[in-house]
Amino acid sequence: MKEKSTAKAFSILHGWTMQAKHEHWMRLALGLARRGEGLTRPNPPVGAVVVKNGKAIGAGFHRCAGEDHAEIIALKKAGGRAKDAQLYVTLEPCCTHGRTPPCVGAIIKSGIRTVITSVPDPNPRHRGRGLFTLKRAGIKVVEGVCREEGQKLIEPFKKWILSGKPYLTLKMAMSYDGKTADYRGCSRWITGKKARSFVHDMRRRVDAVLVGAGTVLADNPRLLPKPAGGRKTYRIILDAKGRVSPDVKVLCDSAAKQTIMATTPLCPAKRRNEWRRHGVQVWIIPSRQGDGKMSIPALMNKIGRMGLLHVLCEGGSETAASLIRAGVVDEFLFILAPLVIGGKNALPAVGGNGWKLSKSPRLSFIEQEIIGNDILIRAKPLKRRQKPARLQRYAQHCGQVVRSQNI
Ligand code: AOF
Ligand code: ZN
Repeated sequence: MKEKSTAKAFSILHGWTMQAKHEHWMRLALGLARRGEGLTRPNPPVGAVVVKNGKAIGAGFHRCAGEDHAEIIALKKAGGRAKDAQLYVTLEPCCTHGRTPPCVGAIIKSGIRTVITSVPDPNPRHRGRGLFTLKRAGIKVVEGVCREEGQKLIEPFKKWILSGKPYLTLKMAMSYDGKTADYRGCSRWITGKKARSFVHDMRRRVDAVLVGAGTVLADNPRLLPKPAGGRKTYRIILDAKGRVSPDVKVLCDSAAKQTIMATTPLCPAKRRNEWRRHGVQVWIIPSRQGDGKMSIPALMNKIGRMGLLHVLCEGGSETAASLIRAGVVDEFLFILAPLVIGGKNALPAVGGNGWKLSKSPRLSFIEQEIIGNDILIRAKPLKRRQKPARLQRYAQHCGQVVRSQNI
Protein backbone atom coordinates (compact mmCIF):
# COMPACT_ATOMS: atom_id res chain seq x y z
CA MET A 1 0.00 0.00 0.00
CA LYS A 2 2.79 2.38 1.04
CA GLU A 3 4.78 1.44 -2.07
CA LYS A 4 1.78 2.20 -4.25
CA SER A 5 1.29 5.69 -2.82
CA THR A 6 5.02 6.47 -3.10
CA ALA A 7 4.94 5.42 -6.75
CA LYS A 8 1.87 7.62 -7.30
CA ALA A 9 3.53 10.62 -5.61
CA PHE A 10 6.64 10.06 -7.72
CA SER A 11 4.64 9.93 -10.92
CA ILE A 12 2.76 13.16 -10.06
CA LEU A 13 6.04 14.90 -9.24
CA HIS A 14 7.61 13.59 -12.44
CA GLY A 15 4.59 14.84 -14.40
CA TRP A 16 4.95 18.33 -12.89
CA THR A 17 8.68 18.53 -13.58
CA MET A 18 8.19 17.34 -17.15
CA GLN A 19 5.43 19.92 -17.67
CA ALA A 20 7.59 22.72 -16.21
CA LYS A 21 10.49 21.65 -18.45
CA HIS A 22 8.25 21.56 -21.53
CA GLU A 23 6.85 25.00 -20.70
CA HIS A 24 10.33 26.44 -20.25
CA TRP A 25 11.50 25.37 -23.71
CA MET A 26 8.17 26.16 -25.36
CA ARG A 27 8.31 29.72 -23.97
CA LEU A 28 11.71 30.08 -25.61
CA ALA A 29 10.24 28.84 -28.91
CA LEU A 30 7.28 31.24 -28.54
CA GLY A 31 9.65 34.15 -27.91
CA LEU A 32 11.52 33.28 -31.09
CA ALA A 33 8.27 32.98 -33.04
CA ARG A 34 7.23 36.48 -31.95
CA ARG A 35 10.34 37.84 -33.65
CA GLY A 36 8.78 36.73 -36.93
CA GLU A 37 5.48 38.56 -36.42
CA GLY A 38 4.86 41.00 -39.26
CA LEU A 39 7.43 39.26 -41.50
CA THR A 40 5.93 35.89 -42.45
CA ARG A 41 2.70 36.65 -44.33
CA PRO A 42 0.86 34.67 -45.57
CA ASN A 43 2.53 32.14 -43.30
CA PRO A 44 2.18 32.10 -39.52
CA PRO A 45 4.99 33.10 -37.15
CA VAL A 46 6.57 29.90 -35.80
CA GLY A 47 9.51 29.21 -33.49
CA ALA A 48 11.44 26.00 -32.77
CA VAL A 49 14.13 24.77 -30.38
CA VAL A 50 16.06 21.45 -30.48
CA VAL A 51 16.99 20.27 -26.97
CA LYS A 52 19.38 17.50 -25.94
CA ASN A 53 20.58 16.62 -22.43
CA GLY A 54 18.94 19.79 -21.08
CA LYS A 55 20.70 22.10 -23.55
CA ALA A 56 19.42 23.94 -26.64
CA ILE A 57 21.46 22.68 -29.58
CA GLY A 58 19.54 24.48 -32.32
CA ALA A 59 16.89 27.19 -32.48
CA GLY A 60 15.19 29.40 -35.04
CA PHE A 61 12.07 31.08 -36.28
CA HIS A 62 10.30 31.40 -39.62
CA ARG A 63 11.39 34.69 -41.19
CA CYS A 64 9.72 34.88 -44.57
CA ALA A 65 7.32 32.82 -46.71
CA GLY A 66 9.31 30.76 -49.21
CA GLU A 67 12.26 30.44 -46.82
CA ASP A 68 12.97 27.61 -44.35
CA HIS A 69 10.32 26.86 -41.73
CA ALA A 70 11.28 27.25 -38.07
CA GLU A 71 11.92 23.51 -37.52
CA ILE A 72 14.24 23.31 -40.51
CA ILE A 73 16.35 26.26 -39.28
CA ALA A 74 16.60 24.69 -35.79
CA LEU A 75 17.41 21.23 -37.19
CA LYS A 76 20.05 22.61 -39.55
CA LYS A 77 21.74 24.31 -36.59
CA ALA A 78 21.65 21.08 -34.55
CA GLY A 79 23.00 19.00 -37.47
CA GLY A 80 23.85 15.35 -36.61
CA ARG A 81 23.36 16.06 -32.87
CA ALA A 82 19.58 16.15 -33.47
CA LYS A 83 19.49 12.31 -33.24
CA ASP A 84 17.47 11.27 -30.16
CA ALA A 85 16.88 14.94 -29.22
CA GLN A 86 13.59 16.72 -28.50
CA LEU A 87 12.09 19.26 -30.85
CA TYR A 88 9.91 22.05 -29.39
CA VAL A 89 7.84 23.78 -32.03
CA THR A 90 5.06 26.32 -31.51
CA LEU A 91 2.91 24.93 -34.36
CA GLU A 92 2.19 21.40 -35.57
CA PRO A 93 4.84 20.67 -38.25
CA CYS A 94 3.62 20.78 -41.85
CA CYS A 95 3.24 17.63 -43.95
CA THR A 96 2.74 18.80 -47.55
CA HIS A 97 4.92 20.39 -50.18
CA GLY A 98 4.05 24.11 -50.38
CA ARG A 99 6.62 26.79 -51.13
CA THR A 100 8.99 24.52 -49.17
CA PRO A 101 9.21 20.73 -48.58
CA PRO A 102 7.23 19.19 -45.68
CA CYS A 103 8.90 19.59 -42.28
CA VAL A 104 7.74 16.16 -41.04
CA GLY A 105 10.05 14.50 -43.59
CA ALA A 106 13.08 16.41 -42.29
CA ILE A 107 12.11 15.72 -38.65
CA ILE A 108 11.81 11.96 -39.25
CA LYS A 109 15.11 11.92 -41.17
CA SER A 110 16.94 13.81 -38.40
CA GLY A 111 16.29 11.07 -35.82
CA ILE A 112 14.43 13.40 -33.41
CA ARG A 113 12.89 11.23 -30.66
CA THR A 114 10.15 13.53 -29.27
CA VAL A 115 8.23 16.42 -30.82
CA ILE A 116 6.52 18.84 -28.42
CA THR A 117 3.99 21.27 -29.92
CA SER A 118 1.80 24.08 -28.63
CA VAL A 119 -1.11 24.19 -31.10
CA PRO A 120 -2.39 22.27 -34.15
CA ASP A 121 -1.94 23.89 -37.56
CA PRO A 122 -5.36 25.36 -38.49
CA ASN A 123 -4.44 24.99 -42.18
CA PRO A 124 -6.85 22.24 -43.39
CA ARG A 125 -4.00 20.78 -45.49
CA HIS A 126 -2.01 19.96 -42.35
CA ARG A 127 -4.34 19.90 -39.36
CA GLY A 128 -3.73 16.68 -37.43
CA ARG A 129 -1.93 15.08 -40.37
CA GLY A 130 1.49 16.43 -39.40
CA LEU A 131 1.33 14.89 -35.92
CA PHE A 132 -0.23 11.68 -37.28
CA THR A 133 2.69 11.24 -39.70
CA LEU A 134 5.22 11.76 -36.90
CA LYS A 135 3.48 9.25 -34.60
CA ARG A 136 3.28 6.70 -37.39
CA ALA A 137 7.05 7.02 -37.82
CA GLY A 138 7.52 6.11 -34.12
CA ILE A 139 8.18 9.64 -32.85
CA LYS A 140 6.70 10.49 -29.46
CA VAL A 141 4.41 13.52 -29.63
CA VAL A 142 3.40 15.86 -26.78
CA GLU A 143 0.66 18.37 -27.62
CA GLY A 144 -0.81 21.52 -26.09
CA VAL A 145 2.17 22.95 -24.19
CA CYS A 146 1.52 26.72 -23.54
CA ARG A 147 -1.59 26.35 -25.69
CA GLU A 148 -3.02 29.75 -24.80
CA GLU A 149 0.08 31.69 -25.89
CA GLY A 150 0.41 29.49 -28.98
CA GLN A 151 -3.19 30.22 -30.02
CA LYS A 152 -2.80 33.94 -29.49
CA LEU A 153 0.25 33.99 -31.74
CA ILE A 154 -1.50 32.37 -34.70
CA GLU A 155 -4.93 34.06 -34.36
CA PRO A 156 -4.46 36.23 -37.47
CA PHE A 157 -3.20 33.26 -39.52
CA LYS A 158 -6.06 31.08 -38.26
CA LYS A 159 -8.69 33.67 -39.25
CA TRP A 160 -7.12 34.14 -42.68
CA ILE A 161 -6.53 30.48 -43.57
CA LEU A 162 -10.09 29.53 -42.57
CA SER A 163 -12.00 32.53 -43.96
CA GLY A 164 -9.73 34.26 -46.49
CA LYS A 165 -10.18 37.49 -44.51
CA PRO A 166 -7.66 39.39 -42.39
CA TYR A 167 -7.75 39.61 -38.60
CA LEU A 168 -8.65 43.20 -37.78
CA THR A 169 -7.47 44.95 -34.62
CA LEU A 170 -9.07 48.33 -33.95
CA LYS A 171 -6.89 50.59 -31.82
CA MET A 172 -8.41 53.64 -30.21
CA ALA A 173 -6.18 55.97 -28.17
CA MET A 174 -8.40 58.37 -26.28
CA SER A 175 -8.86 60.59 -23.27
CA TYR A 176 -10.61 59.06 -20.29
CA ASP A 177 -13.87 60.56 -21.58
CA GLY A 178 -13.53 58.89 -24.98
CA LYS A 179 -12.22 61.79 -27.12
CA THR A 180 -9.55 61.36 -29.78
CA ALA A 181 -8.96 65.10 -30.37
CA ASP A 182 -9.91 68.41 -28.73
CA TYR A 183 -12.60 70.75 -30.10
CA ARG A 184 -10.00 72.31 -32.50
CA GLY A 185 -9.02 68.87 -33.89
CA CYS A 186 -5.68 68.73 -32.03
CA SER A 187 -4.70 65.18 -31.01
CA ARG A 188 -0.94 65.37 -30.38
CA TRP A 189 -0.47 63.86 -27.86
CA ILE A 190 -3.26 62.32 -25.83
CA THR A 191 -1.42 59.18 -24.70
CA GLY A 192 2.09 59.10 -23.22
CA LYS A 193 5.44 58.09 -24.74
CA LYS A 194 5.29 54.47 -23.55
CA ALA A 195 1.85 53.93 -25.06
CA ARG A 196 3.03 55.46 -28.33
CA SER A 197 6.01 53.17 -28.42
CA PHE A 198 3.64 50.23 -27.74
CA VAL A 199 1.74 51.32 -30.88
CA HIS A 200 4.97 51.27 -32.92
CA ASP A 201 5.62 47.76 -31.61
CA MET A 202 2.08 46.81 -32.63
CA ARG A 203 2.68 48.23 -36.14
CA ARG A 204 5.76 46.01 -36.45
CA ARG A 205 3.64 42.95 -35.65
CA VAL A 206 0.93 43.54 -38.27
CA ASP A 207 0.92 43.42 -42.07
CA ALA A 208 -0.96 46.66 -42.67
CA VAL A 209 -2.05 49.82 -40.86
CA LEU A 210 -5.42 51.15 -41.99
CA VAL A 211 -6.89 54.64 -41.50
CA GLY A 212 -9.63 56.78 -43.00
CA ALA A 213 -9.05 59.82 -45.23
CA GLY A 214 -10.04 62.14 -42.35
CA THR A 215 -7.03 60.99 -40.28
CA VAL A 216 -4.63 61.57 -43.19
CA LEU A 217 -6.08 65.03 -43.84
CA ALA A 218 -6.01 66.02 -40.17
CA ASP A 219 -2.65 64.61 -39.03
CA ASN A 220 -0.66 63.80 -42.22
CA PRO A 221 0.85 60.72 -40.47
CA ARG A 222 3.46 58.26 -41.84
CA LEU A 223 1.82 55.25 -40.18
CA LEU A 224 4.99 53.12 -40.31
CA PRO A 225 6.65 51.41 -37.34
CA LYS A 226 9.71 53.13 -35.93
CA PRO A 227 12.14 51.36 -36.17
CA ALA A 228 10.78 49.19 -39.00
CA GLY A 229 12.91 46.14 -38.06
CA GLY A 230 12.92 44.93 -41.68
CA ARG A 231 9.13 45.12 -41.98
CA LYS A 232 7.39 46.27 -45.13
CA THR A 233 4.16 47.30 -43.45
CA TYR A 234 1.41 48.34 -45.86
CA ARG A 235 -0.63 51.50 -45.31
CA ILE A 236 -4.24 51.29 -46.42
CA ILE A 237 -6.10 54.59 -46.70
CA LEU A 238 -9.89 54.50 -47.06
CA ASP A 239 -10.94 57.45 -49.18
CA ALA A 240 -14.30 56.77 -50.87
CA LYS A 241 -14.56 60.15 -52.60
CA GLY A 242 -10.90 60.98 -53.33
CA ARG A 243 -10.43 63.76 -50.75
CA VAL A 244 -6.73 63.06 -50.10
CA SER A 245 -4.47 65.34 -52.16
CA PRO A 246 -1.29 63.82 -53.64
CA ASP A 247 1.10 65.84 -51.43
CA VAL A 248 0.54 63.90 -48.17
CA LYS A 249 3.38 61.88 -46.57
CA VAL A 250 1.90 58.41 -47.24
CA LEU A 251 2.01 59.23 -50.98
CA CYS A 252 5.30 61.09 -51.11
CA ASP A 253 7.73 59.34 -48.74
CA SER A 254 10.18 56.60 -49.71
CA ALA A 255 7.68 53.87 -48.70
CA ALA A 256 4.96 55.06 -51.11
CA LYS A 257 5.00 51.62 -52.80
CA GLN A 258 3.61 50.25 -49.53
CA THR A 259 0.58 52.57 -49.72
CA ILE A 260 -2.81 51.38 -50.94
CA MET A 261 -5.49 53.98 -51.66
CA ALA A 262 -8.84 52.19 -51.32
CA THR A 263 -11.58 54.20 -52.99
CA THR A 264 -14.94 53.76 -54.77
CA PRO A 265 -16.29 54.61 -58.24
CA LEU A 266 -17.26 57.99 -56.69
CA CYS A 267 -13.59 59.10 -56.75
CA PRO A 268 -12.83 61.25 -59.82
CA ALA A 269 -10.50 59.55 -62.36
CA LYS A 270 -8.19 62.61 -62.23
CA ARG A 271 -7.53 62.03 -58.50
CA ARG A 272 -6.91 58.30 -58.99
CA ASN A 273 -4.35 59.09 -61.70
CA GLU A 274 -2.61 61.64 -59.46
CA TRP A 275 -2.26 58.96 -56.79
CA ARG A 276 -1.01 56.36 -59.28
CA ARG A 277 1.74 58.73 -60.42
CA HIS A 278 3.26 58.31 -56.93
CA GLY A 279 3.59 54.54 -57.49
CA VAL A 280 0.88 53.63 -54.98
CA GLN A 281 -1.75 50.94 -55.54
CA VAL A 282 -5.29 52.19 -56.11
CA TRP A 283 -8.17 49.83 -55.32
CA ILE A 284 -11.66 50.56 -56.59
CA ILE A 285 -13.98 48.93 -54.06
CA PRO A 286 -17.72 48.75 -54.83
CA SER A 287 -19.83 51.22 -52.90
CA ARG A 288 -22.89 50.22 -50.92
CA GLN A 289 -26.27 50.84 -52.45
CA GLY A 290 -28.10 53.68 -50.74
CA ASP A 291 -25.43 55.72 -48.94
CA GLY A 292 -22.57 55.26 -51.45
CA LYS A 293 -20.13 54.28 -48.66
CA MET A 294 -17.37 51.78 -49.35
CA SER A 295 -18.39 48.13 -48.96
CA ILE A 296 -16.34 46.98 -45.96
CA PRO A 297 -16.83 43.22 -46.64
CA ALA A 298 -15.55 43.74 -50.22
CA LEU A 299 -12.54 45.64 -48.83
CA MET A 300 -11.78 42.84 -46.34
CA ASN A 301 -11.94 40.22 -49.10
CA LYS A 302 -9.52 42.23 -51.22
CA ILE A 303 -7.06 42.61 -48.29
CA GLY A 304 -7.32 38.86 -47.65
CA ARG A 305 -6.59 38.09 -51.32
CA MET A 306 -3.35 40.07 -50.98
CA GLY A 307 -2.27 37.61 -48.27
CA LEU A 308 -2.32 40.22 -45.49
CA LEU A 309 -3.15 38.38 -42.25
CA HIS A 310 -3.31 41.11 -39.65
CA VAL A 311 -4.55 44.68 -40.13
CA LEU A 312 -4.34 47.38 -37.45
CA CYS A 313 -6.91 50.17 -37.80
CA GLU A 314 -5.80 53.39 -36.14
CA GLY A 315 -8.88 55.54 -36.78
CA GLY A 316 -10.50 57.87 -37.24
CA SER A 317 -13.89 57.92 -35.68
CA GLU A 318 -15.96 57.43 -38.87
CA THR A 319 -13.74 54.54 -40.02
CA ALA A 320 -14.01 52.92 -36.58
CA ALA A 321 -17.81 53.24 -36.73
CA SER A 322 -17.99 51.69 -40.24
CA LEU A 323 -15.77 48.74 -39.26
CA ILE A 324 -17.71 48.03 -36.06
CA ARG A 325 -21.04 48.34 -37.91
CA ALA A 326 -19.82 45.90 -40.57
CA GLY A 327 -18.91 43.41 -37.81
CA VAL A 328 -15.34 42.95 -39.05
CA VAL A 329 -13.43 43.89 -35.88
CA ASP A 330 -11.77 40.87 -34.26
CA GLU A 331 -10.06 42.68 -31.42
CA PHE A 332 -10.29 46.10 -29.78
CA LEU A 333 -7.32 47.87 -28.20
CA PHE A 334 -8.42 50.80 -26.07
CA ILE A 335 -5.65 53.03 -24.80
CA LEU A 336 -7.09 55.30 -22.13
CA ALA A 337 -5.11 58.39 -21.13
CA PRO A 338 -5.70 60.00 -17.74
CA LEU A 339 -7.10 63.30 -18.99
CA VAL A 340 -10.53 64.75 -19.73
CA ILE A 341 -10.96 66.67 -22.98
CA GLY A 342 -14.71 67.20 -22.89
CA GLY A 343 -16.82 69.30 -25.26
CA LYS A 344 -19.52 68.21 -27.67
CA ASN A 345 -17.43 69.36 -30.63
CA ALA A 346 -14.43 67.24 -29.67
CA LEU A 347 -14.11 64.05 -31.74
CA PRO A 348 -15.33 60.86 -30.05
CA ALA A 349 -13.44 57.59 -30.64
CA VAL A 350 -16.41 56.14 -32.52
CA GLY A 351 -18.47 58.42 -34.79
CA GLY A 352 -21.35 57.58 -37.12
CA ASN A 353 -24.92 57.70 -35.85
CA GLY A 354 -24.35 55.38 -32.91
CA TRP A 355 -26.59 52.52 -31.78
CA LYS A 356 -29.65 52.25 -29.59
CA LEU A 357 -28.42 51.01 -26.22
CA SER A 358 -30.29 47.74 -26.68
CA LYS A 359 -28.50 47.21 -30.02
CA SER A 360 -25.03 48.48 -29.02
CA PRO A 361 -22.20 46.11 -29.91
CA ARG A 362 -21.15 44.36 -26.69
CA LEU A 363 -17.57 43.48 -25.88
CA SER A 364 -15.76 41.24 -23.51
CA PHE A 365 -12.66 42.57 -21.76
CA ILE A 366 -9.82 40.09 -22.18
CA GLU A 367 -6.74 41.76 -20.75
CA GLN A 368 -5.73 45.01 -19.13
CA GLU A 369 -2.32 46.49 -18.57
CA ILE A 370 -0.81 49.75 -17.36
CA ILE A 371 1.50 51.34 -19.95
CA GLY A 372 3.27 54.33 -18.45
CA ASN A 373 0.43 56.55 -17.22
CA ASP A 374 -2.12 55.03 -19.60
CA ILE A 375 -4.32 51.95 -19.43
CA LEU A 376 -4.45 49.41 -22.24
CA ILE A 377 -7.61 47.32 -22.47
CA ARG A 378 -7.85 44.46 -24.91
CA ALA A 379 -11.39 43.36 -25.77
CA LYS A 380 -13.19 41.06 -28.18
CA PRO A 381 -16.64 41.49 -29.67
CA LEU A 382 -19.32 39.47 -27.98
CA LYS A 383 -21.50 37.59 -30.42
CA ARG A 384 -25.09 38.79 -30.70
CA ARG A 385 -27.46 37.42 -28.07
CA GLN A 386 -24.52 36.21 -26.00
CA LYS A 387 -25.30 37.10 -22.40
CA PRO A 388 -22.73 39.11 -20.40
CA ALA A 389 -22.86 36.34 -17.79
CA ARG A 390 -21.01 34.19 -20.29
CA LEU A 391 -18.15 36.68 -20.62
CA GLN A 392 -15.62 34.52 -18.87
CA ARG A 393 -16.50 31.43 -20.86
CA TYR A 394 -16.39 33.37 -24.13
CA ALA A 395 -12.97 34.77 -23.25
CA GLN A 396 -11.76 31.24 -22.64
CA HIS A 397 -13.31 30.15 -25.92
CA CYS A 398 -11.19 32.82 -27.62
CA GLY A 399 -8.12 31.15 -26.13
CA GLN A 400 -7.56 33.90 -23.59
CA VAL A 401 -8.02 34.29 -19.88
CA VAL A 402 -9.46 37.39 -18.29
CA ARG A 403 -6.54 38.74 -16.34
CA SER A 404 -5.13 41.98 -15.16
CA GLN A 405 -1.54 43.06 -14.89
CA ASN A 406 0.00 45.80 -12.77
CA ILE A 407 -3.38 46.95 -11.56
C1 AOF B 1 5.76 24.66 -40.13
N1 AOF B 1 6.75 25.52 -39.73
O1 AOF B 1 7.69 27.54 -39.65
C2 AOF B 1 5.60 27.35 -40.71
C3 AOF B 1 4.55 26.46 -41.07
O2 AOF B 1 4.36 27.26 -48.47
P1 AOF B 1 5.13 26.74 -47.29
O3 AOF B 1 5.93 25.52 -47.60
O4 AOF B 1 5.94 27.82 -46.61
O5 AOF B 1 4.02 26.21 -46.24
C4 AOF B 1 3.13 27.14 -45.67
C5 AOF B 1 2.26 26.44 -44.67
O6 AOF B 1 3.05 25.78 -43.68
C6 AOF B 1 1.40 27.45 -43.89
O7 AOF B 1 0.16 27.68 -44.53
C7 AOF B 1 1.24 26.76 -42.55
O8 AOF B 1 0.20 25.82 -42.60
C8 AOF B 1 2.54 26.04 -42.39
N2 AOF B 1 3.48 26.93 -41.70
N3 AOF B 1 4.67 25.16 -40.75
O9 AOF B 1 5.84 23.45 -39.91
C9 AOF B 1 6.73 26.83 -40.01
N4 AOF B 1 5.58 28.67 -41.01
ZN1 ZN C 1 6.92 23.18 -42.16
